[in-house]
Amino acid sequence: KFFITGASGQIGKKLIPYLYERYGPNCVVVSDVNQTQFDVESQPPFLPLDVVDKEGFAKAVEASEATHILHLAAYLSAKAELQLQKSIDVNIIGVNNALEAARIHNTAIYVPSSIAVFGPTSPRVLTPDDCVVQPTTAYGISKVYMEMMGNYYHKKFGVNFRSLRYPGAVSSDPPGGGTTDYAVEIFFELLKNQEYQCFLSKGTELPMMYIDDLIQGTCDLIDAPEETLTRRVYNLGAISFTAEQLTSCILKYIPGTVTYKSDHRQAYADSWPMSIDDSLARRDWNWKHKFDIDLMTRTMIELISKQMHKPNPIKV
Ligand code: VAH
Repeated sequence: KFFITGASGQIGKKLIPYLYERYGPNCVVVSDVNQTQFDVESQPPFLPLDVVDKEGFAKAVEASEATHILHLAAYLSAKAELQLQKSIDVNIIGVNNALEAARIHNTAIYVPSSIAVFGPTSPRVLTPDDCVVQPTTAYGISKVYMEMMGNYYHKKFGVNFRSLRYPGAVSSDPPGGGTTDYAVEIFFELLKNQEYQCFLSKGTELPMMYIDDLIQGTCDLIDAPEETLTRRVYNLGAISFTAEQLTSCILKYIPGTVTYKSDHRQAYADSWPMSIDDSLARRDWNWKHKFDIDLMTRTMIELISKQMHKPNPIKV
């Protein structure tokens, strides 16, 4: 049974329905500061929780009778820069509370990490699992802290801690304050107004992944037999593309114009890898992605059109 924090966010919206499919309808208890509806038959039990509340966190894990904590609550890159102290509370204190809850209640714990742990001094092409990690965003710094403390709790207390460094997540749910979320906004804006001003330059190349691949990879790692793992934290990669490459793929299917005007988020994107080496995940627990940029684009257009109660504009 999974106890999920930050369940109302971008990953949770797709993860919960997938968990129902994979493990059955009574497999989750969800928590967040705000409740949300999930795309499932019967809504999961909801426990209101601010992850900064240590007592509340431990009580909720106990009440949930969970065997696994999926700690999704976090302030992403752009939002963390705008609300630094709040992001430190949630991304650092929240993670401490999650690790302590896992230790005390003897549960496994999964916490997403991010390619944001890498910085300008990391190799930027086919970035390996092990290399210099000197992130320049508060979010990236908090994820390095999380990885180090997760490894520490595993080594010192035997906590079954696992984590994946996600690339930019592309999904048809509203974006949550990330820098890679240009790749989500562009679909919504082009389908609504046939125009989009991208806040990154057209040549900005970033590692990306369609949400279904991200969710499946997460559950595959959670389920991987302990003896197949050679590390607690793995890079997870799928595709890489520039803003311009995404634009031209979308405009094959729908009309519109895209302009590019870098803002403060350009510096975050420029500090991150352009592509990721995830060969260890592929070797140890058979990770493989399914969505290339074209399938991702067609799927996003179909899902967002449906959400807007419009016919799918793609002529099959
Ligand atoms: C963000 N989507 O943009 C997140 C991600 C690599 C970036 O962690 O902040």
